Amino acid sequence: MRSDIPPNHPRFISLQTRAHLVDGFQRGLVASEGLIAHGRGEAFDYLMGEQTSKFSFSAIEAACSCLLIAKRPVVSVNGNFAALCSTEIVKLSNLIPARIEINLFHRSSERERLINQELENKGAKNCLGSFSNESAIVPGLTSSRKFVHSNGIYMADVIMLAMEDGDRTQALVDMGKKVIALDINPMSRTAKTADITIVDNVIRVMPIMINTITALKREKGIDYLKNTINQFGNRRNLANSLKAIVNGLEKQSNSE
Ligand code: PTJ
Repeated sequence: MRSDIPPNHPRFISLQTRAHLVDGFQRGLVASEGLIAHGRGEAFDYLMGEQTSKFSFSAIEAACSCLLIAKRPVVSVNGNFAALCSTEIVKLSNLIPARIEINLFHRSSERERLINQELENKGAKNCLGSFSNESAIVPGLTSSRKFVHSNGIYMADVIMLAMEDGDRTQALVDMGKKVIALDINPMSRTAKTADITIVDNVIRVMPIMINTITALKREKGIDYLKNTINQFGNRRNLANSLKAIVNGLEKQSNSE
């Protein structure tokens, strides 16, 4: 990991996150395209003021409630998610508990093996992936994300996924699954198709989710969880997140 980023640099967290991703790329976890995808995410984060909005907090509470109520929840992991959040992915999946499945757009068995190893180094056990030899196909998908595990994503009732803009969420929704998406772009296809979209940076979201799940498990019952889910509306959530960007830009332009 780079040691040339001074901790008192005004953009330390952003630079350190980049360094994590580059490190993940150099270790073979992240696809080269993942570096570009991160740049798009950084731009949205900048527009959002690099902080978690009250709308994200509501979406997080709905998402955690949904995971806790689920019968067969699965956390889907790609290269970027593994590079940025592997410790938190393992913690969250143990807390729920949920299965972890590695599912890649730019599919390669070597990268799957390395991501699996990374998650196991953080304490994960029995992660699923196409390496586990129980492959099923998501109907209607043409990309490599269609290959899923028959006891994982294929059978799941709730799937949490992160940092993908494209074809899979619609196909999963068409299968009758509830999808929770972590995507900082409120206009992405994934953000718009998911049941619950957390419009925020995964590096902030994951620790908040872990704390929220811990608190919900300790303090709240099933009625509270169901009520939280029922009161959440993703369209409203996305519209509010977009407004937050527009308002931030207006404030900026007025202060110039
Ligand atoms: O590891 P693989 O092979 O599965 O490939 C992963 C990538 C990321 C390359 C693949 O899923 C991809 O091409 O993704 P997209 O279509 O570029 O979409 C990524 C989405 O994640 C975009 O909407 C970005 O704005 C968003 N994003 C990027 N970084 C973050 C993010 N959202 C939340 N937190 C971030 N740190």
